[in-house]
Amino acid sequence: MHAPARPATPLDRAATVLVAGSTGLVGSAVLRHLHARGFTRAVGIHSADLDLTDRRATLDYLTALRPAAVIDAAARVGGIAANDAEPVEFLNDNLTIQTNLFTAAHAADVDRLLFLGSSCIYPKHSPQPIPESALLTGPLEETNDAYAIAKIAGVTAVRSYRRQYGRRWISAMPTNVYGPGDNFHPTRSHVLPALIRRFHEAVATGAGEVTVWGSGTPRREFVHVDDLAAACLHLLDHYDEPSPVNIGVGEDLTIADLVALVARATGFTGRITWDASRPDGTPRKLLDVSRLRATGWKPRIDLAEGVRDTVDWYARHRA
Ligand code: GFB
Repeated sequence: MHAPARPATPLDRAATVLVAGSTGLVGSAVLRHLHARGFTRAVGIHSADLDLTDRRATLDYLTALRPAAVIDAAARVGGIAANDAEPVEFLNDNLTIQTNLFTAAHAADVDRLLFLGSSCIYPKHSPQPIPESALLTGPLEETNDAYAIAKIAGVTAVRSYRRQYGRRWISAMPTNVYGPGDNFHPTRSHVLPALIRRFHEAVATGAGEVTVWGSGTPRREFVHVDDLAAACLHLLDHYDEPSPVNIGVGEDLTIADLVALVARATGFTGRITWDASRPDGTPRKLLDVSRLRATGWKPRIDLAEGVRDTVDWYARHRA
């Protein structure tokens, strides 16, 4: 069991809070939650307004805005195939974005910052559930090692700003995220949006067969984006430690069970085939969420309900 984490000072509702990556799945949910909680000066960055890979522009933007807090949900993200195919972009873009943002936030004297990483920072064969202490104890999963290394650099940067400059910056490591507003690209996306799209299209076109990737045996844990956004705001108010904190729901399922869940939610009754030429990735990455639970937070949205909600959203928005 973890000792209760050192509490942070709750964020002032009148403070300027900047959400980097606010057009993405996670950033847009965080911004929505901030507005719903009365943060009248919460602002997002649209990539059309500010290119976070541009060091000078990022510095100018942050030093002009001078936010009290920054939530960093800006990243190049993608599913297993995108990570595997473009390790150079996943490494370089993520390192550049986070370095520019951290440098600018420090120059703008931003005292509170939450950096969002990913559960793929942990070794491929970690103890299950994976405690935060597993970081850097073994080799990474090969399909996403470039992305993972960039995120590990982010965690190290946050710790370093704390140690060297006394900044109250923290890191959170969410498990696989899903929900309304996700990227439903057929090949670049994560498993849940990819399945929702494929099964939905099969039902719409009357196709009798759907092909899914890998063996179906890997296990994954999924957190709904509204739960993740709520957890991020909870951590900003209640957590102030150098160690990253895992964000998950505490249970996982096999990809085969997930496929069955999506088939049910979309009304697909045809045949399912498995494409074994596609990689499985990490066999399992269930997060140990006892540190998060010790801060007094737990998720609300169960997977079946969240999948139904996301299927409905997709059906309404797919055009
Ligand atoms: O969600 P996913 O792409 O990411 O894949 P990871 C999870 C599992 O679902 C893998 C299987 O075992 C896939 O082979 N899968 C089955 C599918 N059908 C599909 C499909 O149509 N599309 C996709 N995408 N997968 C990513 C990392 O790993 O997770 C990132 O590459 C990041 O770095 C992210 O950490 C959260 O969980 O394997």
